[in-house]
Amino acid sequence: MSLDLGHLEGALADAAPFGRWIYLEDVDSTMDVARARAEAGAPEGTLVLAGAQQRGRGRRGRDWTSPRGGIWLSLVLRPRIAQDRVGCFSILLALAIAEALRDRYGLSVRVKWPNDLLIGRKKLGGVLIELATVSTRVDWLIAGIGLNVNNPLPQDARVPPTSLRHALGHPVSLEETISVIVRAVARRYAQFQREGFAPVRAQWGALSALGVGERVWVERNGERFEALVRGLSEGGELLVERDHRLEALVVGDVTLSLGG
Ligand code: BT5
Repeated sequence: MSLDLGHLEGALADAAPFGRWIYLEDVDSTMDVARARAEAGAPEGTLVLAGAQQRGRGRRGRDWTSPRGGIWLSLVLRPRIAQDRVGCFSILLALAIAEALRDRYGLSVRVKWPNDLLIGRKKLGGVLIELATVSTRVDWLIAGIGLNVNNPLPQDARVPPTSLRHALGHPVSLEETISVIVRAVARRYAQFQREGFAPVRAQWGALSALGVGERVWVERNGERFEALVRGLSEGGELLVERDHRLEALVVGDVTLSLGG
């Protein structure tokens, strides 16, 4: 089940800035390939796509299982933003992908702060952000996207996994799915550059798997506590209430499980 590269070429032709792409049958991680390109000066919009990854990674040193049949890709971006705005990006990406999959396949895909894509309580995919800074500004940012499509699912995942094939009951075109999610990310990214995070923040509530008032378990620096979701800050932090006090959870510091 290899990608039809000709089909992909056509599908991405007008997905600016993601017109430049590299496809590799097998890699350790697309994050490493994209990082090497970014360090060598690759322009914004470079897209690295793999058929399979041997050492795919998630957040905080976790593994990401990436057999053939899924979408495993990394995008090189060079947003002109301060480092402390980066939290917005996981949410922007997850939201853009959820919207695209809802529009294209009519599936009820939701986003779980900061980086999960869920159908019901099952994990369809996730987003990973890595970056380099020059003083306090972002030099390059790599946005990794992992999406279960037609691939077999991992047996040992923390959260039960699902795929587009499972959710729809039939296999779907990888090329078309790549094209719809990459275009959706391109649109939301262009909007971010024009208008900042506000439009994503305004839409977040409608697609969030965590409703206001929802009980969640937070793991941070070896500590685990229960809290109530109160909303999303202007910088992409999750606002939670813990012992009657409001706290802002920062992307990158935290692992969150649904309560109840
Ligand atoms: C994520 O991490 O959800 C981010 C995943 C990003 C993967 C992409 S693929 C392209 C690019 N190249 C890479 O090397 N990575 C990016 P996190 O929230 O930390 O979730 C990781 C956890 O999800 C693991 O500990 C497993 O329990 C579970 N898991 C692993 N593989 C999975 C899969 N294919 N589907 C669902 N869950 C999975």
